[in-house]
Amino acid sequence: MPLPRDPAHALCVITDEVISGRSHEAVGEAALKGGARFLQLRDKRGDLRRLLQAARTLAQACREVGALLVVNDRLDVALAAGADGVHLGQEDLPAALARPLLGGSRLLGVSANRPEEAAAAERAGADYLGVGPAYPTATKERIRPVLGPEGLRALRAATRLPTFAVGGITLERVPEVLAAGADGVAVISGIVAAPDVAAATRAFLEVLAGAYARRRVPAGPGREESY
Ligand code: TZP
Ligand code: MG
Repeated sequence: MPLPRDPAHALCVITDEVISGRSHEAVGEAALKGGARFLQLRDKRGDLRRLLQAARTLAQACREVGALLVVNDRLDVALAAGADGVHLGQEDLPAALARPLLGGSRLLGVSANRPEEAAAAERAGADYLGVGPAYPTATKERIRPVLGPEGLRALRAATRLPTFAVGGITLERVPEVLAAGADGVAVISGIVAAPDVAAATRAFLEVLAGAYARRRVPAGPGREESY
């Protein structure tokens, strides 16, 4: 399923209870209140029942406002909770195996750090890519080489899929990553660690809309052929 091409879907808010100190549900719902329309539920602690519970609650909250929810790492949880899709890294279930399990109407996001990974994910049926780390970040362990604007450009050139720059994304860096060809940004600490998650979400959406206007391309991450 292609992502919608509209600016609200150019921001993926990634929930993380360790980084935010608040529940997935509280942070996700605040992000939706701030205008987010694309959430990723990310929990590395391995409590399956807890993840499932959060996924079900957030899937329902997203449905109510027409937003999309993907679950990080866990295809089984994404399907069981009725989420819109799954986000997989290079060490998770391979995208080519996930696609048939997901079917054609759910989103498949894949993380890529190298152009070959981006091209392979596209061939395997991914709908969008998380490209990173764009900048240094303390949020993720076992970080891969930082891409910077040059690396983002190389990934852009390797795929036609929508790309979301991830890792160290701040409001100030949004214009630079869009100028490097990213279609959107995926943010953890810049939003979920903010005291007011809804306000931080709003601020990112405004900066994205401004940067898109300057780029003078159709605004939003969806594929060319989807509109
Ligand atoms: N993938 C690459 S870097 C990263 C992920 C999930 C962490 C992003 O977190 P933050 O706090 O926005 O840098
Ligand atoms: Mg993963």
